[in-house]
Amino acid sequence: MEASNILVGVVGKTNVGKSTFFSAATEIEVQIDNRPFTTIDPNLGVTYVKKKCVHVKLGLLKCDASNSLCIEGFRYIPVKIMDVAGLVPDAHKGRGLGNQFLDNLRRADVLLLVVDASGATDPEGVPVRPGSFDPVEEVMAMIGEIEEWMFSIVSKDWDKFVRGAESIGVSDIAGLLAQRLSGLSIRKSHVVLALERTELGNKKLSSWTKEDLKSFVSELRRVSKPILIVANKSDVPEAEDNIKRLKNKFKEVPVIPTSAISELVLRKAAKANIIKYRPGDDGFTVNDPSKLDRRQKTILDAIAKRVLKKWGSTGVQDVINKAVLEALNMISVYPVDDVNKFTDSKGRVLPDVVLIPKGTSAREFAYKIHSDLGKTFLYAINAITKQRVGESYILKDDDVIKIIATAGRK
Ligand SMILES: Nc1nc2c(ncn2[C@@H]2O[C@H](COP(=O)(O)OP(=O)(O)O)[C@@H](O)[C@H]2O)c(=O)[nH]1
Ligand SMILES: [Mg+2]
Repeated sequence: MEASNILVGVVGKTNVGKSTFFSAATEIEVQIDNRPFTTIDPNLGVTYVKKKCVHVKLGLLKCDASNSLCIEGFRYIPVKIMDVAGLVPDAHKGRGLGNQFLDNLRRADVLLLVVDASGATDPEGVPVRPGSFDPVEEVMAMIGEIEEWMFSIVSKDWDKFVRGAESIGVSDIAGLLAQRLSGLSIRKSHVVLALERTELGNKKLSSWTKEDLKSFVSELRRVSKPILIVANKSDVPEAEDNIKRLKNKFKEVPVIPTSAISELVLRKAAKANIIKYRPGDDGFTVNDPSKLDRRQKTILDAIAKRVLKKWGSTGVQDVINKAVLEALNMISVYPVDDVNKFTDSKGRVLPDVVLIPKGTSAREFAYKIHSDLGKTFLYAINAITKQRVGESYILKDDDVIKIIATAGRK
């Protein structure tokens, strides 16, 4: 089974720590051979949502994770992540490498807006003294850039589009708009929601004002590419006050303090067997303190004190989890073949886990595994309760499910 197709985009201006965040998030301790989800190319990698593995909940001693990893009772579920090169002011007008970078965002499902919470980078990405620049302004400018970019795509040849739509007398405005915007990873459900929230659903396209279009695009951005604010460089003392201000200012958007550099150091140290640390942990233990040189000790002490003790974690894993599980509203479901042993047809225990949007029905889930399973779906069995459920059963987080379909019968 394929790794999920969710794509997380890392955006922000230059020098805020995007690449460091990307490296930290894609660094994985265990050797992964022959799996489709290690590094894809320099700017496209794989990161992991971390959740307690369902084998623990079921009281099993272990599982045979295959499309994901299971380490010490935690399941690491792969999602794709993209490091988009730096955004400069007026990128939407083509400044810098502007539109080319923004075009990279087309495919992203959720955006991690990395800002320098220490205020040590100017709008052009030039390093300055910490506290010189205001990350609140940085966030507003970046969101502004992203919305302007989206607006320019949506409004391109708008009049022509509207005339065309009216001449064929369409009733399904949402469908038509979704078709027009499919290149931006925007689905019809996104358009429907944005039309509903802006109350433009019943207004004729030809009578939309420019303001209507602006508010529609702004809402569409919120539903189709939710943003999380990654307040990076939380290890720098100047960041503390700025993080408070960011949280106060952007109440509807998650603001997550991170120290990407600390996460990268910790993951590398764990990989080199210097420490014991798992992504998301609130601490680490040194394997053999007598082997640490002074520099290593200083760095690890600083991370423990300035980051882990102060913020609870480096924040990197928290960002990935929140992006996928909260902003994108995904749940995990485990397909199995044998509802008593929780195995697949090869006898592997809980090999696969699939991320699906909350609200997915049993039949939609079947389609996701294989279109034949969806087409010839008969019913499903909840392997935990052993109950039979119908096609419209809405899957719950950590359900273990067997699909019964004529296509699956031998
Ligand atoms: N103090 C601190 N510096 C960081 C952190 N993350 C990245 N940096 C530094 O910020 C600079 C820019 O990082 P980079 O990842 O290349 O930024 P990008 O241009 O946004 O990709 C580098 O000197 C990094 O070492 C962090 O969490 N804390
Ligand atoms: Mg970079």
